Amino acid sequence: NQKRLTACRSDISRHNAQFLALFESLIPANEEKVKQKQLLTLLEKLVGKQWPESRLYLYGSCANSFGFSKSDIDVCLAMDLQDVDKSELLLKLADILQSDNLQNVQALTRARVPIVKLMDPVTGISCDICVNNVLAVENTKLLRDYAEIDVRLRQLVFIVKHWAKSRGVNQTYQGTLSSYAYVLMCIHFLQQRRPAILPCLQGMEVTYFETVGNIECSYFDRVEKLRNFGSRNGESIAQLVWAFFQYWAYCHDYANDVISVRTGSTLSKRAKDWTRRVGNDRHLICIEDPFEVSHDLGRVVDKFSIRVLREEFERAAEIMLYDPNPCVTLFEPY
Ligand code: 3AT
Ligand code: MG
Repeated sequence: NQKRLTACRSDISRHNAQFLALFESLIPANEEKVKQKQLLTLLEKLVGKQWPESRLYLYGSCANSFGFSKSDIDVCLAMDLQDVDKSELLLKLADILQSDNLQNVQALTRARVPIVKLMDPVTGISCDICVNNVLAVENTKLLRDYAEIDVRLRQLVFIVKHWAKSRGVNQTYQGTLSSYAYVLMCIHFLQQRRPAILPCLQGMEVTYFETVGNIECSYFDRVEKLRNFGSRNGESIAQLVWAFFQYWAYCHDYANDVISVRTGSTLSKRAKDWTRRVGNDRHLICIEDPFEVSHDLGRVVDKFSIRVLREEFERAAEIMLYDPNPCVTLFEPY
């Protein structure tokens, strides 16, 4: 059995071409990026008329370089609210956008993150606009900077997100993980490879600094200097996909460990005081937010969905080893 395992492992790279082709098929074409810019420009014009001091930022997958073709865009309206109520502002915003031919404009003022939703009939793009979610703009930049260092991060994330969406484990309202959480899991994983494929940007000299409320966002962002960082590690994408699932199926210590991109390592749950259930936070899989360190991205996971997740990791790891056609079986609808 051991012999077979070793043989399978070294043979995994034969699936490389297929995984790379899948990755290529998922990345958005340039025209899509152009259309996104076009919509942002329109929104800037409309919003600028009403609130000249405000600014619009793209965040989330349309700006962190992990966005699929045809995905919605996330926009953050940043402005000094003074004593204006956020809900009122969103309703006003919806009014302005409605009168300019944008479709399905809806203000969701009572959502966890209140937003205005809309669809632009010219570009066909749907968009969510939130107000002053500046931390999301900062974590978007961090993710995009990591993606610049080694192309294998972007490849791995696309494959993992595609797997998670196909298998129904990318739905926070059902207790599984957000795309943002999966990206952090991939970064952590590549920081842990030996030799490492990614550095720990927050552990290096500070070249970028912003504060958001009382949270400091600082790290090394001259990533063009790190383009060769992972070159001593020659692992192929197929090997990494297998090792990623193997890690989350069999190697991660769910009982004791917190993964932390911020420190480039794992921390103990005890040190973070994430050992007990507090309210709805059960800490069954612990993923520290790189900036908002008291925030566990795994807090949506409950005692049922943790089993679903772990079984999916195990299924994926087995398929990578033994299935003749992993690039198909891995993504079979659940
Ligand atoms: P999709 O391609 O849309 O699945 P995404 O990266 O856009 O992936 P989301 O739409 O779930 O992810 O979230 C949009 C951004 O909001 C991503 C991240 O910058 C931020 N974000 C999402 N969830 C959290 C969270 N729990 N804590 C902090 N920031 C978050
Ligand atoms: Mg999104």
